[in-house]
Amino acid sequence: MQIGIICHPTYGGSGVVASELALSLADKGHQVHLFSHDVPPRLARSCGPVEMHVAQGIPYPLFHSTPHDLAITSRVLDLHRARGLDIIHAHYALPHAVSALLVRQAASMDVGRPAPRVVTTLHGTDITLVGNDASYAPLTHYALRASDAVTAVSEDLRRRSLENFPCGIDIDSIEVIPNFVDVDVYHPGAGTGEPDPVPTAVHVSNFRPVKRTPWLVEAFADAVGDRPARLVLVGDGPDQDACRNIAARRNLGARVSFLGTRDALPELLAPADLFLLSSSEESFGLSALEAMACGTPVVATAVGGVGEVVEDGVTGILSPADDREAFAAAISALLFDRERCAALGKASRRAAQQRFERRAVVACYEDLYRRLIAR
Ligand code: GMT
Repeated sequence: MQIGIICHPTYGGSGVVASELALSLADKGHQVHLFSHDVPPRLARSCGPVEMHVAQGIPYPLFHSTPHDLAITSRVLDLHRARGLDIIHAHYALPHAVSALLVRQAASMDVGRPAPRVVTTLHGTDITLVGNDASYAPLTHYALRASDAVTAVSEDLRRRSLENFPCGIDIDSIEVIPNFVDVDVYHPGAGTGEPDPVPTAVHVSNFRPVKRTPWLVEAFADAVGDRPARLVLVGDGPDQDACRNIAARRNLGARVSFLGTRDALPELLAPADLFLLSSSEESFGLSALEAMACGTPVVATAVGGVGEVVEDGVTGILSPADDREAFAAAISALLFDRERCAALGKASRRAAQQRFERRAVVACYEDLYRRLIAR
């Protein structure tokens, strides 16, 4: 198949899913083209035969900001006319589903080539925080109705999509295909580092307010008190300064390290005792799954689709979203009980292998593409 994938070039989340999917499909012999306004970091560090198309518009005094999305749309159309795309797979409804639908519309006016089918994958805030805002909702609704297929990364996100956009969309029109992990790359013992003798918790995110990282640092401080323990924070974003201030105020000193944005995630996740996720919204929690594949159990807030990834009491502990005391108690219960942590870690690894293994999930997308082409 000739497959075009459009995504945001993000360090985590949908940028990772789109890049890993592109690489896996290319490995299986498909011709895969990835479109974005920059190279997604996960693709940049791979050597797979995916054709990357970076499209950036030109600035012009009339434009408030440079319209990269129009440049991406034009580039996809250009490629379709030259090579004939069977599928355009848009990751994150806005603006990519709209771009894909525009290409399909333009291509349907051409003679001699069938127009590509459009698959839209919903990732989270494209439905829960951004796409349902009054400023975008009509267009998100149109994207959901006009795509040839819509997928959501969790059952919870499918439910939220139907709740937020009840008209003209039924449950069968959204298919749940979960996120996935390469369990050969993310595995226990990844990297050469020995586990730290000091109990260590790790968190990876883009430090956006939805991740509630300042709340996480407070909870960690509550949990550990004066005991030796470490919190490793990976990634960067708007709330990082607030986290640093809290770490200073709570006298955490060298017990908290800010590592910034790193590619060596398996090597950072595998030696940790615990992964922490404190989000107020989370449709799936890909970073938690990557930790689980490394055999690292998770303490997370029970929001959105997190409960479909982390099983309370089996692969970690889920705690009510607004109960910092409960979150701190869960950290304390696991971080200082290495035996229990190791047992939950084993179960985490098994869950990642059995329910979210890369090849099995990629086959679901392939199957969906084939069904659409055969229609
Ligand atoms: O929706 C977002 O906030 C961005 C998105 C991303 O591109 O990083 O994250 C979402 O998609 C991820 C991949 O499917 C999920 O693992 C995250 O849970 C989800 N984030 C939220 O729902 C906040």
